[in-house]
Formats: sequence, structure tokens, C-alpha cells
Amino acid sequence: MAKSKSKAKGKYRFSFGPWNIDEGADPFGPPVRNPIAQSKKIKMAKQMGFDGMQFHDDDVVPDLDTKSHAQIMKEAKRVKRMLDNEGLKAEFVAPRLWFSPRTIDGAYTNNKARDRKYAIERTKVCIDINNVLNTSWMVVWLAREGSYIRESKNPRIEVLQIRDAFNAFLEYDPKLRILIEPKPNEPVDSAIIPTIGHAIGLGYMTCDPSRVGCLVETAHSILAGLDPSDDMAYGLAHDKLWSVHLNDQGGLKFDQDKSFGSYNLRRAFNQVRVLEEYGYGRKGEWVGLDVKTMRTQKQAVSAKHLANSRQTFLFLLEKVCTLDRDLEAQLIDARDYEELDRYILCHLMGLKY
Ligand code: 3MF
Ligand code: MG
Repeated sequence: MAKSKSKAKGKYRFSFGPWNIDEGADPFGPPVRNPIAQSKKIKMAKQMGFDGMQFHDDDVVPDLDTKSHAQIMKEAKRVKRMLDNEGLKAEFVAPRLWFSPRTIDGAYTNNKARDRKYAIERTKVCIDINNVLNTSWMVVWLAREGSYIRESKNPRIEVLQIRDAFNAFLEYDPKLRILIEPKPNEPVDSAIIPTIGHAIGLGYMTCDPSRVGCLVETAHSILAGLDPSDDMAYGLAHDKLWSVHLNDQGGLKFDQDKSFGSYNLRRAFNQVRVLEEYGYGRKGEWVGLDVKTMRTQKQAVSAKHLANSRQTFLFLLEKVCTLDRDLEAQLIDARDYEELDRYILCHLMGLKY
């Protein structure tokens, strides 16, 4: 567990997923690096000071849909042993519901009943894998729940279909907690659960709202035109921010997943601040870094963005802990926000104020 030099209130454990060290393919060009084996990625996580890993169900068991349940459990146990050997934990296992030919038009909100059934059964297998990896936190990114043209689905029914699917999962495993990861678009044009407010509202509609929370991802908030630290604060005010995917994003374009703080350091500072002021991590919440390797990175340095993002977080934590709160309070009291603005900038730049 990482500690700030100054006294931090939060307890920070860091994680990332195997997809965060990638081969550099994009919609316009092929891979530019060789794949790195899962076992190697787990070792790299340990070396870079991470405490755990995040997974998709088929990161743990590739080609999941073609295997028997017994085989899936056997392969999941192997990954658990690999983690144990490095002293790492699994933060969560998320169902990958956007690859199969059966989820082309959505998973829980697919217009075909047999395809919705597939998505629900697949998620139950994901819950079983979560149990083998000794985690009961399942992140659900609702990738294709939405539409490409508005008339193709009934949006009210879509919300109820997701609620019903979640109810089935909450009943399937009484220990399960669902963390909804909202994103407003990409791959679909219009997501049905686009923001953290929608995610939290949906949780309250389920049969056990106490077991449904959320994950805020920096880039997803920015894509929705929102401020990520405000989104995190909203989740925290509901005691429902159970994970974060920190990264960065330059405005309203494709989902960039840049290194944390690389685009807007002040915005990153405010995310760390809102977590620290809550005492984030004390209830077991993790700091996930959902950052992407730049396509231009060479093989040997294709994980730097992870180590850098973690370091930036710790650097900003130090900035949060050393902020002169008395001065800040005085400037707020005087309503001199120009001066407060200047103080924050000087503090972030390490300039004498
Ligand atoms: C997409 C994402 C996803 C989710 C992950 C969890 C591939 O924009 O952020 O990353 O975080 O799939 O299910
Ligand atoms: Mg994410």
C-alpha cells in the first residue's frame, strides 16, 4: 500500500488490467508490439509497485464460451495461483459483453431474447470466476447497452432490462457487489446509462441497492462533458464510489485513456483531492489506472504509462496533503477566487507563493 510522505487520510492500493499493456492496434493500423504473456504482466505489476490486477472474464479464461464450466474453474484457479505467487490480489472480474456475435446489438438490452439470455448466463460465469479469484466486486461496463439509431430500441424498456439482469445477479450470489462503469458513447452512439448519476439511479432501482455502486473513469466523465472530480464527489456523497479508472482525455474525441494527469494536471489534482478528503480506500476501494500504451512506444517501454500514472497520483497526493488550508480558507472567506486560483497554480508548479 502506497503512503504519502505527509500524512494521508486515504489508503491507496493500485491496480490495472492486462488490456492496459497492449499491442498498439487501432482502427487504422495493426499491432506494432508483441503480446506479453499474462504471467509476465502479473510480474510487471508487482515490480512497478502495484497491489492488484483487474480482469475481464476472458482475460482470466480465454475463449470462455467454448469451454466447460469445470474447465473454466480450473483455468481460473491457475490465474489465482499466479497472483498468490506474486502476493497480488484481484480487484474485480468484469464480464466482456461486447465481443461475441451474440452481443452485436447489446447484451442485457439486445432486442433478441436468446441473446439477452446469453449475456445473463455469461455474466453468471463471470461471477463464478470472481469467486475463484476471491473477489466479490464485479465491474460492469455497459459497452453496447444503447443504440446506434434511437428508433431501434425502446429506451425505457432498456433501463428495466438492465435492472432485471442486475437483480438476477444479486440473487445468484448474495455476496456480489456490482460496480457500474458508465460511459456516454463509444462503441454505441448513445449509451442508455451515460453518467454516474444514471448509474447510481439505476442501482437504487434494484432489489438490493446496498450492493450496487459505481466506478468513475476520468475519460468517460470528460466525454460526457462533465468534471471527473465532481463525478467522483457525487459518487462519494452517496457512499457509492467503489472504484475509479484514472486516466486523462483531451476533450470530446475518441476515448484516449492517456496517462493520469498528462493532459490536465489541475484536473488530476482535484480528483486526488476529492478521494483523499473522503478517506478513499479505507473501505477497500482501489485506485485503478485505465491507461493505454501509446502506439509509438517500443516493446521494452510499453508499460511506462502505468508506472508514470501511479507516480503522478502519489506526487499529487503530496500536493493535496501540503496545500495550505488556512490560506485557502482565508481566500474563500474574502471571496478572492482570483488569488485562490493563483495560489493553486503556484502550489502545483512548485513556485514560492
Ligand atoms: C472502456 C473501458 C473498459 C472498462 C473495462 C471494465 C476496456 O472505455 O474503460 O476498458 O474499464 O472493460 O470492464
Ligand atoms: Mg475503464
